[in-house]
Amino acid sequence: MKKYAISDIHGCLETFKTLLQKIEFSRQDELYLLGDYIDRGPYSKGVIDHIWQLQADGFLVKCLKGNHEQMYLDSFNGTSDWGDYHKETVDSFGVEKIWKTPERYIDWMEGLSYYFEVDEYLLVHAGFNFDEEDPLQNKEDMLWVRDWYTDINKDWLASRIIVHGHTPMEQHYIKAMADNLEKLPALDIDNGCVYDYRGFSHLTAFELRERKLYFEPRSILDT
Ligand SMILES: [Mn+2]
Repeated sequence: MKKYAISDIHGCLETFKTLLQKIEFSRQDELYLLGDYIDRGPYSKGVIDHIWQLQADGFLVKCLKGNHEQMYLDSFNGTSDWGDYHKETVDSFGVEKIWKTPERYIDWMEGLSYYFEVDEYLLVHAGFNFDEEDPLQNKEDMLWVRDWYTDINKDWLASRIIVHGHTPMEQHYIKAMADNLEKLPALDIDNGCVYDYRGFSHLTAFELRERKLYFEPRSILDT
């Protein structure tokens, strides 16, 4: 039985499916998705549908909210205006306007969790704000925060390790972080699947128990 974390799929459905094949994801395993299912890549709706299909087929898949889901909700609800930012995502839902997005996708995004605690890990989309007395209270920062490693409160964190996405990192840096968790108890698994820069363009899975990384290059079908 293995426990995996994957983050920042960003509409890359084929890459996501291929990565699940690579790790031989089974019904005995657990999969934690750390948010940003939508935007940038072409198959935002397809990624959500595939998650639902896996769950319906008896796979254990638990999902966190990313800032992109929150942005989509804010645009849908009219509380902020991102202009045409979500155009590809809106297209993927087969509608013309964001407010026509089928309700079940909106309800799902609204109901997503902000963090999970799994064994010795805290899983979150972006990270935590350690200026807070209780970093688990600031939801906004769990979706958006960057550059927070120097603020980590090791007394509060105790023996826990934070696994997150949100900030694209080069592959060699992700590997180095995974080898250095005793010193810096944080791991960014966002290898920038949607970015065509050297060292990026991969979707990452991290197996929590053996602390093993898997990298899947972005499928040509997701470009
Ligand atoms: Mn993000």
